[in-house]
Amino acid sequence: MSRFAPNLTALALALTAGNAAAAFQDPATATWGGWTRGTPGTLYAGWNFFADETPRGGIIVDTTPDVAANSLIGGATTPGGPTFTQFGDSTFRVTETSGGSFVTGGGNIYSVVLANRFTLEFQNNGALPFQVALQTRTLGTELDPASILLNGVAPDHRQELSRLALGGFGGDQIDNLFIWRLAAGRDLTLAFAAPASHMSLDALTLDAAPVPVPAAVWLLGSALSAMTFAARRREA
Ligand SMILES: [Ca+2]
Repeated sequence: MSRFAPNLTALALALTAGNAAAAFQDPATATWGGWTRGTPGTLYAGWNFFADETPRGGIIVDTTPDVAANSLIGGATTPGGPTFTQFGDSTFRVTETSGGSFVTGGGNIYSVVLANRFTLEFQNNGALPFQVALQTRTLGTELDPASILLNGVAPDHRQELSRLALGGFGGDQIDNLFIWRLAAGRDLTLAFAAPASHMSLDALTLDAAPVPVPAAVWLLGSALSAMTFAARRREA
């Protein structure tokens, strides 16, 4: 077995490199972040393999996040990093509300007949104002941009992180990032939907943290200032 190890290592490196452009972002390194998952006062939850917890069909409910905080959808896993799949003073609940979707064998939520509609409910019991980052991976039909709301508010920032053609009539695999900064709100509902049938929700992650006060930003030095500048430039 050991004689194959070098080849497997090379393959793993190649896959990591190949996926580098198509991956979710970590708040520890992203320009919009600046915190480590698991920091007190922050929130994290991630799903890749959805499962329906409702017994009678219809709407789909999943309150069990499954993406370890040290791994990124489409990207690498950080050895020794935090392995919890949710964190913070909140419950996390994904619901598909159209009633016309089903969970695929691969753990995605898909509909061939309806425009599927989702909510992600959670709570902010920490400091205000705070920042919320939602990352999504969808296949096929793309998210309806106008549908993406947090307590009825459109995101302050949105970015397509990657797009990969699936071939045939499969459309694209698309990773998106949405960011809100909210001054108020304890019980929160993120909503997003497809404009038509044939959208498959593959994965999503939620990160949230208090917005640092300016004094704290300065104490962290020029590196963070440069990141903040980059983020502002990106938003401009
Ligand atoms: Ca998935």
